[in-house]
Amino acid sequence: MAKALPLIAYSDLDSRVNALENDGYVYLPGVIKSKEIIELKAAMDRLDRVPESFDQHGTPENGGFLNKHINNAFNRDITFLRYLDKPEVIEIEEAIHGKDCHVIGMTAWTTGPGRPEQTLHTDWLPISLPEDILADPRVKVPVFITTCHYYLNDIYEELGPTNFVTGSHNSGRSPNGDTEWKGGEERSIMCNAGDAVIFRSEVWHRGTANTSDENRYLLQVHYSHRMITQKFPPYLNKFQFDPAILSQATDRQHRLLGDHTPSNYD
Ligand SMILES: O=C(O)CCC(=O)C(=O)O
Ligand SMILES: [Fe+2]
Repeated sequence: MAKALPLIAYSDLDSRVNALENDGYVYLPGVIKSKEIIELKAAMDRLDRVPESFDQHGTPENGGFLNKHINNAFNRDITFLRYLDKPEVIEIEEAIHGKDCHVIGMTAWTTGPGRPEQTLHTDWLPISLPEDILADPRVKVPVFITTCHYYLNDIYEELGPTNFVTGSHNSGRSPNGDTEWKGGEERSIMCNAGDAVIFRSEVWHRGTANTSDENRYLLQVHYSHRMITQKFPPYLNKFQFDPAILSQATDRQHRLLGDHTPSNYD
């Protein structure tokens, strides 16, 4: 059993941005209130798989365990819209990726008892570098993609916390089977329902096994630099914004979804 990841609740934006850049992650306690947690879980329960959107819905009868993974959640139910730019999170994302940043995906993910552990991975390694080059203080790799995990359960070992290998975003590579880097080991995110953790895509991490008798509810929002575009399947003209939801989106939400000021390549 991995030890708990240090979760430090920095109160000012500079410290939060600094933590995300340098520690690879930042912890935000209690960004979702109890009423919203109930609404979100109910909305997640209501969602059905849209196969063309690459959604998955494994069940105990079909696949051995509940694995409901729904893409484009913001487009499926109005409940999710406000999680494009949740206060506290959006300020960090705009500071990290720029005021013109994008949301490139939002996934509502329910994992039930029997969910196996994942292997350690990076979500994306934008630049692979020798570790001594990365350790040179003159080298600063921009944070190209981050993911905000909103945990909607109180997390305990059996429910399957997300594990991070501390410091691994400085390795310049993906784990390729390694489970520690420079003394940094796997640490479990043992947080409470309503807490959020934002992490760089280079952090070595994995979801762990659900050996409990409860479902784990996770909302993931992926952010990027403006130059990195949205991943809203299905592709080639088939993804359609829901007009009723889009009509309720703010200017900032429209911009996050891709309606940015024209520039190079547009
Ligand atoms: O389930 C989790 O806690 C992490 C999921 C994850 O890292 C992934 O699927 O890329
Ligand atoms: Fe991942």
